[in-house]
Amino acid sequence: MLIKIRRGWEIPESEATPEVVFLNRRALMAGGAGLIGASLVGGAEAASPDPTADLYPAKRNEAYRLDRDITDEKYSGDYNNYYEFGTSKSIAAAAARLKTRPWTVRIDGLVEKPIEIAIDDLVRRMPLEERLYRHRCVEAWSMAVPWTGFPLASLVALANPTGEARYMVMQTFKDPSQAPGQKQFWYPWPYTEGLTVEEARNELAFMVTGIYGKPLGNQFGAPLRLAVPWKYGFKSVKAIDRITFTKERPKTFWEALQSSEYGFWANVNPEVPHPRWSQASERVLGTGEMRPTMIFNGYGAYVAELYKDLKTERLWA
Ligand SMILES: Nc1nc2c(c(=O)[nH]1)N[C@H]1C(S)=C(S)[C@@H](COP(=O)(O)O)O[C@H]1N2
Ligand SMILES: [Mo]
Repeated sequence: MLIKIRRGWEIPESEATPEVVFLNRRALMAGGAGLIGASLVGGAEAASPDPTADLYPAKRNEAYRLDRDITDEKYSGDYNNYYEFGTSKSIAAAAARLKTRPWTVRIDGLVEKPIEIAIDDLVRRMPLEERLYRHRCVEAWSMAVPWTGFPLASLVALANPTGEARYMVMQTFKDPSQAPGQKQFWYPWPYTEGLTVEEARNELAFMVTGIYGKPLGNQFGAPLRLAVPWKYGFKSVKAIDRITFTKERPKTFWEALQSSEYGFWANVNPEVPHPRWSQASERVLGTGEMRPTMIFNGYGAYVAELYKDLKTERLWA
């Protein structure tokens, strides 16, 4: 028997506005057509010309400083978690085959007006900047990279959620014909993550479109991925094609798979071990140096305030 399981955050049809506004549809079609030829010949290195390439490098926002060197691209770009393409860390070549144009992002749920926007139109409407951020995976490795992107708050403003919206749910594309990992039916595809709307409006929450002064490579989650550096890396969802505002807390990918080990909040805390390993220190990609892990991954000044009234929540994993 087939059963349709409604994911927790999916709102009943009756609550959703059926109208979908297509912003700049012509621009999307033009951008898409221009890329088809290129993507046929494009392997990992023969990168197709990204229609937004002229926007890079973006000006660095000097407010975000590092306490360590930037991780060399040859390490960060060849040690990735991207389960859609398999469980190996060397998935760059496999991920390179994902078609990232045309690509649209649907924004729906508790918003004034649902929209569907072509990625290139979205990127051109947003204020791009570069930020140096640390990234701490729950597996106890870390890196420090120059992301290019825009404040998630700008996207929240564009989406215009209603007063009822409490959560911002972000989903990865689902296409098993392109992503072999998605044929593994025991995973709860599509990869789903979420933040409270308040977290999404925090200045540190960043929507990423590029890295190392260039458009994002596929292995990093092109064309659109999240960076929430005070949380474990699995919160930073890749290849987003849908954003839904909800009243209910979403069931996230890793939580659905193993809620005893991975929860919704997942804030970095060296004093709260994972059930199977310590989180006290981290191995830095490239150098292999071991460093002590910091609470909120060192970003407490920006975000600790968000959690002061949530004492009963499992905030740390
Ligand atoms: N869609 C999707 N997003 C994802 C993942 C994934 O497997 N699929 N892995 C997460 C994990 S566990 C980490 S640590 C980061 C890794 O990002 P990086 O490959 O850019 O270092 O992506 C996160 N986002
Ligand atoms: Mo991770």
